Amino acid sequence: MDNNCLFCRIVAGEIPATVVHETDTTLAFRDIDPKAPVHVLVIPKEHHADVVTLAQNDPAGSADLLAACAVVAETEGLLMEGFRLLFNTGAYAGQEVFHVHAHVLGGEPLGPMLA
Ligand code: IU
Repeated sequence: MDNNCLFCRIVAGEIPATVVHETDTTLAFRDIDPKAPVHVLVIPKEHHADVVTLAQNDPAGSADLLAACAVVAETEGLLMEGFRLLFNTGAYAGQEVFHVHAHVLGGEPLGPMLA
């Protein structure tokens, strides 16, 4: 755990979050500033700065994260109409929190990705 990391502190229960799904290795919770009717962040409990670091250092954790995203999409009712799965990575993508998180976005037409 990184004590300076907001999402590590959510995993530790030190900062509240609205949790929608949890496994031994992952946690999914609602984004505090939702950009769509459904906006859930899915994270590994272990700290990795971004998706590249996660993929390079923890292939099993990467698979767990993807599986958790699929469960969230299903339980949030997004499978029929579709959804967006997004990892902002680094400065050009505007990554703000450097604990890897997948954004699961849906619940309405989201428009073109790069509009
Ligand atoms: P980004 O991919 O790093 O840009 O996304 C960070 C997200 O974390 C962003 O959508 C915030 O609204 C969200 N978030 C949150 O859910 N809870 C918080 O306490 C903070 C940010 I700070």
